[in-house]
Amino acid sequence: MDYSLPDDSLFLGFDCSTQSLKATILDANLSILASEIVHFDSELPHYKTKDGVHRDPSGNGRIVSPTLMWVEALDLLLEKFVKEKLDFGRIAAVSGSGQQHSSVYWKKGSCNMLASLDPEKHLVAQLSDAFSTKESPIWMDSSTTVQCREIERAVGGALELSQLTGSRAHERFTGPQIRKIYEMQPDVYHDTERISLVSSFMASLLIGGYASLDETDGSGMNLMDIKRRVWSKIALEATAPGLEGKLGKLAPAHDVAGLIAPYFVKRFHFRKSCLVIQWSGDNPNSLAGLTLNTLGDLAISLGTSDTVFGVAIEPQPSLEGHVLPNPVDPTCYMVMLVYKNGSLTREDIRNRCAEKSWDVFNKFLEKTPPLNGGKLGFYYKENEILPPLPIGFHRYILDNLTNGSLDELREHEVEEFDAPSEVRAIIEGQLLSMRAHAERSGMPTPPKRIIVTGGASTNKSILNAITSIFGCAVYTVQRPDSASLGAALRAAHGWLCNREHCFVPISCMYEDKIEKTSLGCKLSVPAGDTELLSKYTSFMKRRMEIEDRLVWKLGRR
Ligand code: XUL
Repeated sequence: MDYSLPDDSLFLGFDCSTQSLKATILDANLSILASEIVHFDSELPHYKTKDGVHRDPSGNGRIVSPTLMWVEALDLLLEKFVKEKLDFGRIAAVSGSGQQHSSVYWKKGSCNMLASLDPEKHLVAQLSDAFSTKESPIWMDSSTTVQCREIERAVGGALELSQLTGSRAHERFTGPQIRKIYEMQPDVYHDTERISLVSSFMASLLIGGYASLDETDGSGMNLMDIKRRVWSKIALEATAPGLEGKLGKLAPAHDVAGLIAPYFVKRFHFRKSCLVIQWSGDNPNSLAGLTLNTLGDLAISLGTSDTVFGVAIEPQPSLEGHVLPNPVDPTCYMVMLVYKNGSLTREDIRNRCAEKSWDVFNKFLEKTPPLNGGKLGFYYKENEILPPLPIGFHRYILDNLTNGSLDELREHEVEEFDAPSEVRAIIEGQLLSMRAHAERSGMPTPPKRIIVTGGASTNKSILNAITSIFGCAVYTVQRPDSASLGAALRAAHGWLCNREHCFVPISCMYEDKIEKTSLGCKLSVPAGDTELLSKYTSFMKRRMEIEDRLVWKLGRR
């Protein structure tokens, strides 16, 4: 079979993330032709966001982003490509990636606004009255603990909900967020005709009508039956009345959402036949962008949130981690862990302890010994998801590290570490937690290999630490922004499935190209030393004992 793409065609992938809107364009050989970015804080300063979000100053865990900021960013990004003289007419298909869980509330009557966008005016000017609330609750929000417990109770418990939907109730998941709006802002709920995720919201702008929710991103809502890939009646009823009608249909990630709207054809000269393929969540798109399809491979994405994910055939949803349909292979799943304290927390330690410089941070990491002289740190600048702990820093030292066996040493709590140890403690702490929770949630251990992506994947000192702690070879990709790359790749995949009138495995598209294009992995660090690995295993167990105690004492469950 010939699965090649037409020679002159281009494929556009967006990533609407917490802090920016990015885009990557691939040519027919799947090589990157162009990329662009709009930073929300600096390029759209009138929304007054910090890191792309508004944090409620009362400390109640409420975190939102202005919906219109994403609308305005879309025009701005496309205008950047106009300045680069991109030939929009060559784009055969568009897809995208959105921060997961975050929701948008379309006001009654907005469908008509979407269907009649005037190409002479900016989107933001036409959609300023399209939303029943202008604030989108986002994945960083932790204000819905009450609603999580209510939903879990109504479906028979946390484990039951997890087995049904792929995850227990989590504060950031869309179901609990919708329930909170229904309870606290009933007018907003009743005034809403459609609820979108960021992914289906951006796809809706592009097709000029409401796009379906993609099944993969839909599993981040605590509302979808993960095995049957349909809305679960019992979860819907536990969340809010009349919800199914506001959610619309579910569709697989490789489906066509629609043709690009006339607004984009007239304003930017897209071709009329340009397909918009269903958008999906950022982690699922990264899975596609990393071409992760081998059991035993693990991906670590080091971004605003840190995530760990892999492919699974028959996962068993539990109280930890999440199970999602695989966005590029309807026969299997992806499993995932998510941390809220990722790059912003590493940056905070860099600013306070390493003269605001990654060079100094890396020097500190390299000059301190593995196991950090028995120092263990827990750094939560934001309310953490995994484990569910509130904002706070906790530091411990295992006594007499050089003499005793790690399993028996006592620990004592301290107020602070010296600056170099603080740097090692945050990196070792984050990685030990990832390894421990990956093992607990049934991910392969040790992994066959780890592929690292996200901003911090270019940091060699961090990659060395990953190799020592996980005990396997670590690879990186040539482009750290795997989500928009994955979206562009999915745009091509969706286009191909549409041409063939059936599902085509995504690997058919890149089999012979992978090493020549931006999709290839490069080995960064070979597997580490086995004696050190076994010490890290004991160190990890001690860390988990302390973590379990912290959760018992301070946890939000
Ligand atoms: C995934 C999650 C985060 C966001 C970040 O469950 O909450 O990784 O997707 O954009």
